Amino acid sequence: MHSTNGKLKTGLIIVAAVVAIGGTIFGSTYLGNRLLNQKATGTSQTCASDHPVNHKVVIQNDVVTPKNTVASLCDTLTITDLDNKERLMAFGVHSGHVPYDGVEEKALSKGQSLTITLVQAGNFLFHDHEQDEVRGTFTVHAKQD
Ligand SMILES: [Cu+2]
Repeated sequence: MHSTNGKLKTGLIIVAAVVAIGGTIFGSTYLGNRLLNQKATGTSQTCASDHPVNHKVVIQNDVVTPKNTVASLCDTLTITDLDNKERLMAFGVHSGHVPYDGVEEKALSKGQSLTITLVQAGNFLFHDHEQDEVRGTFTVHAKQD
């Protein structure tokens, strides 16, 4: 009787210890990831304003309007193809595309649009990879103190 009780107690203690250790590892990993995510979000997206603006650019008759968009971090930019042709919108210069907001190239047919969030400050280029004279720029300003 005594020895069975003893074994049972030891077993319960081991189970409790495993659960506790497992919980601690899971908990700290989870919290660590959350903190890392917050830090990454904080550095890459310090919004310039509490009210993001959607900037619209249209492509019609092979002309990009407006040619340059001036915006702030966290605003969005929507590029719409109004021409009756398939376009492959790309970011960066024609010879070396550079993804913006995770988008490197996006096919647009008539009436279709592409929206990106302005997650990075600076001056950027976009163009139609099929017709590279169809191009525009956008300037993203960071938060100003
Ligand atoms: Cu290109």
